[in-house]
Amino acid sequence: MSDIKGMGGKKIHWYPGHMASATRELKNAWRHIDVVVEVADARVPVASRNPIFLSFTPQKPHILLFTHADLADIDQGARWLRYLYEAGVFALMVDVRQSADIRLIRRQLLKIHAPILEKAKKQGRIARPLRILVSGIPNTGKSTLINQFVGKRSAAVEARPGVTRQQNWLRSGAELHFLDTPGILPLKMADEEGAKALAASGAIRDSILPVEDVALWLFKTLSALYPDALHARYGAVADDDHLLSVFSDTALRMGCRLPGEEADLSRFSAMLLDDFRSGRIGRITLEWAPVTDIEIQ
Ligand SMILES: Nc1nc2c(ncn2[C@@H]2O[C@H](COP(=O)(O)OP(=O)(O)OP(=O)(O)O)[C@@H](O)[C@H]2O)c(=O)[nH]1
Ligand SMILES: [Mg+2]
Repeated sequence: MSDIKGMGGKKIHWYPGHMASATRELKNAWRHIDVVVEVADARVPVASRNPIFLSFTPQKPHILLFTHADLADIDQGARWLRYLYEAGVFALMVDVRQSADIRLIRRQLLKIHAPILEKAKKQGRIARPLRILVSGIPNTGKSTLINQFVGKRSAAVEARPGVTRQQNWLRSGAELHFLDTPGILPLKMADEEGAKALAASGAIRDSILPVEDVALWLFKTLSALYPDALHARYGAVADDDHLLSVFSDTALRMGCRLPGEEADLSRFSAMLLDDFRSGRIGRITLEWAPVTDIEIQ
């Protein structure tokens, strides 16, 4: 489903045009790189992974990073890592603004560089740097990660999706060369929930999916997964049958009102999304790890 339905069932074209050319450029760059660092989002561990990064051949060594782990549920983070590990996928939960986490990533990259260095030594050549493709959906922290390695302001970083528009090689000394790339959303979303979760996390521009739709979905999801946190911040107890009226009452309680006594839903929606994105509701993961067989027993 590349067209997500918005309010009133209207189709929304949500795949920005520049991503098609970014995908073509990615394919061309593929043969020039040694390793892929896929940058996904710990708050949306399923929908923030674009399958395209695993679809090119030949397959390359792959490191999966879940950024924004500082804003995600710690317990869910551990569950996801275990679940992926059991499926044979190595991943790390990180806050790429933290140098301790950067050191962890660096160690993984140097492990992959080691055989290249070894081979060059045997052949009496000067070893070439490790060429690292940094890819992922928009706004996950690809450029932030690279800046941590190469110097603070080398790549443009902003708190909105679609900042990097072109591929850009950046060097961290003689060892590690990074290819920064524009964020690419999946062309087709498996489900509408995933699209809403991505919009809530900030990977899709707020102008593409109606903010009120996304906020109402977030409100509903929080009431199902984190009812205590929702209550603590907004005094709200939501249930599926009265979702809209509780949403509206909560807006009024939070002082979001239009002239007259009507709730200002668009203001409350912006407030809710901003609170979620900055961690004010708590550490939240919108997609939970499947319960494993061991836990059921
Ligand atoms: N809390 C938190 N914020 C982060 C983390 N990583 C990145 N950010 C913030 O996320 C925003 C987006 O970062 P960018 O590095 O521009 O993201 P990008 O993936 O390069 O985005 P595009 O170029 O648009 O695809 C910035 O405001 C960063 O400060 C993280 O691990 N935790
Ligand atoms: Mg960027």
